Amino acid sequence: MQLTKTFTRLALGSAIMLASLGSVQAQEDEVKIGFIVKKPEQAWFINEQQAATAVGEELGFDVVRLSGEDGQEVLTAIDNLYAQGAEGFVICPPDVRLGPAIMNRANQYDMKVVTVDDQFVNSSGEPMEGVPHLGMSGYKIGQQVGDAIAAEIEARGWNPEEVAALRITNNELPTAVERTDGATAALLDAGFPEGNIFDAPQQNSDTASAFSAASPVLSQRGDYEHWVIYALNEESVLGGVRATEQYGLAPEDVIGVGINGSGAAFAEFSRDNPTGFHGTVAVSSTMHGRQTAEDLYRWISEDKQPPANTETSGVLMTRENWQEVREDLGL
Ligand code: FCA
Repeated sequence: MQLTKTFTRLALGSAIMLASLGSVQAQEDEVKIGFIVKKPEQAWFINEQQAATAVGEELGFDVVRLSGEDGQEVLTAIDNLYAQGAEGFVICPPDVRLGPAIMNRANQYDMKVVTVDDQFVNSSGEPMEGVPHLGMSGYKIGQQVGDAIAAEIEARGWNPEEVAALRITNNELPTAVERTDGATAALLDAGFPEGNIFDAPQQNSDTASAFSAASPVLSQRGDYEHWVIYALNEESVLGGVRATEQYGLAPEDVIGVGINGSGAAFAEFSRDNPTGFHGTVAVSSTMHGRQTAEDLYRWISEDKQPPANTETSGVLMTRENWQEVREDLGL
């Protein structure tokens, strides 16, 4: 009896050992890819990377999540990935002009590259069309922002002549320019006076840089009581909204509409009292992360070339419908 027990235990032990060796083996055979993002602390990018990991678990490939907040960090991340046996990476670069340098390094290692959100540009500033890309349809999403602001101006019964627009711009990033250009065009179409639009150029794409850009513009234009705010993303619109609060404007005098539909917006909509952050055009960061990771995986494992350029769309999310939209977009 005792003997049988010991034997069973031994047999079980080696079976477990074999099984775990087997799974180590399987993991080593798995395709490995990197997923590098420019702002790893932002909710949009956290969700995107998590979605990439999740699709890897489903389809059987390994995703290494890395941050690349500047050129040096990106190149180190690529070296690192190569050392770990990764065969390619998805990247949202910290500066789109790093495209040629990043591709150089990737080509040295024979790694495949897909860009997400921010598309590389070459030395003449043209999009690097040879690198498969998936990103927002910037101009259209911008128009949705402008339309939402125009509708809310009307709903509040404001006279557009007495409303100022704070346009937080980032001219270094083509998708940012497309988004704010789209919003401007929609506002002008709705009859908003061009002379009431004031630029606040930001150095980055986050809340802090938008706050710093917005504050001086508000004090220079102290004669306006009603403000609308738009920018490339909701983090930046939130920076603008925080600046209006600090300046002393009441929430009902401010209409900010962002872009992304990430945790930053959910936190704002969950506050007990509404703020000047009226809404955001939500895009599925889950889909961006999943699709690009899967495309790269199929490129590596099945030699299936990803689409050259995929443009995604958005839906307006406000305090009223955010939970519903969040669910619809799988966020
Ligand atoms: C850019 C912005 C992000 C997000 C992404 C889709 O990278 O900085 O906030 O909007 O495009």
